[in-house]
Amino acid sequence: MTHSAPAAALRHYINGTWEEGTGSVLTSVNPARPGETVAHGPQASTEQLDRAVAAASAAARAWAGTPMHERGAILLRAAGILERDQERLGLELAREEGKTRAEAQGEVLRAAQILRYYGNEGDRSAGEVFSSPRRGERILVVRKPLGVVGVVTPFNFPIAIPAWKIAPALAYGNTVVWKPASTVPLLALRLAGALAEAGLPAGVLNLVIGPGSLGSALVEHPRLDGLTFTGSTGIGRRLAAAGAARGVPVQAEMGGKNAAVVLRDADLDLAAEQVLLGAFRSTGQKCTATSRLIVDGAVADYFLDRLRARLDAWVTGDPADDGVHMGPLINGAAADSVSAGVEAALAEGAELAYQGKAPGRADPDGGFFLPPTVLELPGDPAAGAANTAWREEFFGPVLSVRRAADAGQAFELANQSEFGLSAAVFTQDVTRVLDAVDSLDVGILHVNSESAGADPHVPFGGARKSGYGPKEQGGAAKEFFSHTTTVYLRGGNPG
Ligand code: UN1
Repeated sequence: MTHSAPAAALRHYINGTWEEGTGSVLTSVNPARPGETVAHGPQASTEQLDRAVAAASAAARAWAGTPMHERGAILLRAAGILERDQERLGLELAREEGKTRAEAQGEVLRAAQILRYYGNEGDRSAGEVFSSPRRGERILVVRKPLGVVGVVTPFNFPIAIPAWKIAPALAYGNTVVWKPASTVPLLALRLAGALAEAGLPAGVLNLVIGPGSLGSALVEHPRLDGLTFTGSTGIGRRLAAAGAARGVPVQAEMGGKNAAVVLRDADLDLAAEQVLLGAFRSTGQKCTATSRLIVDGAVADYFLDRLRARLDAWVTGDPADDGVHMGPLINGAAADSVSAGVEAALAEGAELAYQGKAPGRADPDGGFFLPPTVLELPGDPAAGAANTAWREEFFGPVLSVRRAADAGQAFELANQSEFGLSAAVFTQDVTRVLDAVDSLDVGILHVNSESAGADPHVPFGGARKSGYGPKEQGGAAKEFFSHTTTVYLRGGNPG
């Protein structure tokens, strides 16, 4: 079954106008059928980037002075547009990014939900009021926008991650210059298009599509007042350093090596289902995906059998087709890098505990598919901890398993990582749950559910190497997208 559609023309949104690029040509393809072009056209040049930043800068004062309710009304209208177009956008997202249609449409609705959450921000508290030690005085802590915010987003959630950065940036009165991953330009056009259709004034949101060098030019731009990024730890740290060198606040959400811990008293069927979804949905291309599994040795054989049985029914194929559970990786380089990681892990002593089926890559037009893979790492504690598959984020459909003697050791193994984004623990014993809350060094903990997933009204972000700067979403976003002015307020006539 094919779902081909004509290729979209690449455009850039600068100062309220859709422009053609003046840089080199970009072609984005369907990763399930790389012969099929999804979007095509010239990328933005640095001259266009400069104009985008200038437009954002020129629009900043008027936007900051627009009542929060008016700013919010535009976000609410954009949410309605995404909901109206959810089916078409879901199909386009599946075609461009490679996640299944159900997940893709779910992501579009999630973006709408995020726009709604921040669209209602005007109804919430905009600061704090303190009493003063001096008579006749109150102290107000007032929230103000940063100014012009640079937004750099990854491929794996082409509409939800941009929404959860752009919506709070705009709600708190900032203007934005956005550079999305160049593998997913179509969904960027769609989100910017929805906000434009919703009535965003010229210059408030600017979209420039281009290569990594355009992203570097954006993050080093002297007129930025803030920078928010999601992507790899290496790039995130470089951005943080670039921001620090110029005194610009940076919010960076980076990698994960998230563990699921299955204890002996857990509901093992529920745990097997959730571990499957956490590890293999979106082809493991989520920073919150489960990539490590620690299972109590007493139940490990039974648990792994349950997991294998589910994997036998897990279908890898074109994500636009019905009945498919897992699509391709985003591109050939990503698939090669995951395969190389698996090879390295095996050479270092891992055993192949399961390998599923996937369409071949041999055909020149073959998609960037890999089979779901489970590795069992050596029982020896030092060798297990040292294995590449335990330490490095593969960002693909690979789950690495180790067995633990008891809950205490399981939590120790889970903490054996430089990352600390999310974790999942499976148990029915509340004492163990409380142990997990206290001992796992993560920003997000799921109890009896998979390690991925995020609601827009609560903080999202990780510990250790996984995050830098204030967290995202919910009230946490306010910490990054606004700063405070402390106002010592007295009447003009002290009498
Ligand atoms: C989710 O778990 O649903 O890049 C969201 C990522 C994260 C978002 C995860 N920033 O995968």
